[in-house]
Amino acid sequence: MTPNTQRLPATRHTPQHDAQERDLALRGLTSDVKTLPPSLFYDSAGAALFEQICELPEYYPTRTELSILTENSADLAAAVGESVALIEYGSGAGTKVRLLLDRLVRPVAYVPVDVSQAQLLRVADERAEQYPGLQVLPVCADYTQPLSLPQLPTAARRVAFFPGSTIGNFHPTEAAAFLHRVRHTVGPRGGLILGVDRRKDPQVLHDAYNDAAGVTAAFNLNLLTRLNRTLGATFDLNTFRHVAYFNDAASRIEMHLESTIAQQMRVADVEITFEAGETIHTECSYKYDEARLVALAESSGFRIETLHTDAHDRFWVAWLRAV
Ligand code: AVI
Repeated sequence: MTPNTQRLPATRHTPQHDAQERDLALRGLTSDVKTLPPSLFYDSAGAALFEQICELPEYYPTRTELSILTENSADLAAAVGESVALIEYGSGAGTKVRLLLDRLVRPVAYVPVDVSQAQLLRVADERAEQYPGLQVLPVCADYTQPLSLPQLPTAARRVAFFPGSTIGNFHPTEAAAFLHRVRHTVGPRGGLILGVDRRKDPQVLHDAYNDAAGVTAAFNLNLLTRLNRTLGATFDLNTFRHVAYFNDAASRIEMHLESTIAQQMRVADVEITFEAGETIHTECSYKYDEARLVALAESSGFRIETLHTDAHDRFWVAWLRAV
């Protein structure tokens, strides 16, 4: 641990977590339209598969966002100004924030927020070592819930960083509620740097979620493997297939797991019945056009100042100011 990192009390995997997972899974699987929450994707196998997705030729968002950040980091740093406290929502293993930290003028604090404690502390130590003058204040929390942050220098302007187009995985009302909380956290002088995936040619979207190597399919199916392990579920993975398509009216990619046969299985101690062709809806990934993004920003107390994009107009890194 470096002297500019503040340690957190340890949290452990507890029976409470198992009960939560059971409740989440059963609530979705016993409803009329079966669902599972995308948060369940990210066990260690799922997180590793997601890293592979980010490298796929068809999955453009990660490298496109990186290229936009690389090209525009100086502009972003100038817009954000000096002496900021940068709060990163879902810091993960990501290194995107370094593109900003390398350019910011005298940043005073970096607050990575993530639910995975081991990774959070490793990343916090790395950043503290890389930026010796920077106070690194890791917060182990689920950022979709209200957050309490450590004391930050009062003079510092608070700027949130939410890359990865994860905002697209929130339904519109959840996205607005989340950005509203971010706006509250950064305060009236604050701002937000937001990664957003844009609406585009449906074929490009289709391919990004139906890659030829089958990694996205493996990522989706891993949900069932997880429930077999953690809840003693009895999913037969040979009888489910990955389905992903663009729902144009809702402007979102939908991922599903389709049961190829009529069948019954157990999850925890509950019997679940599937008809042939019935699906579990596992993820939505909303794709924004400018009107939708403006409406989202305005409904949550922000104004879009700048939209940085790429040569193919696929992705935005947006700079939003609190109003
Ligand atoms: C994390 N999130 C932004 C990804 C997305 O594109 O919606 C998750 C993902 N699902 C399938 N591929 C990637």
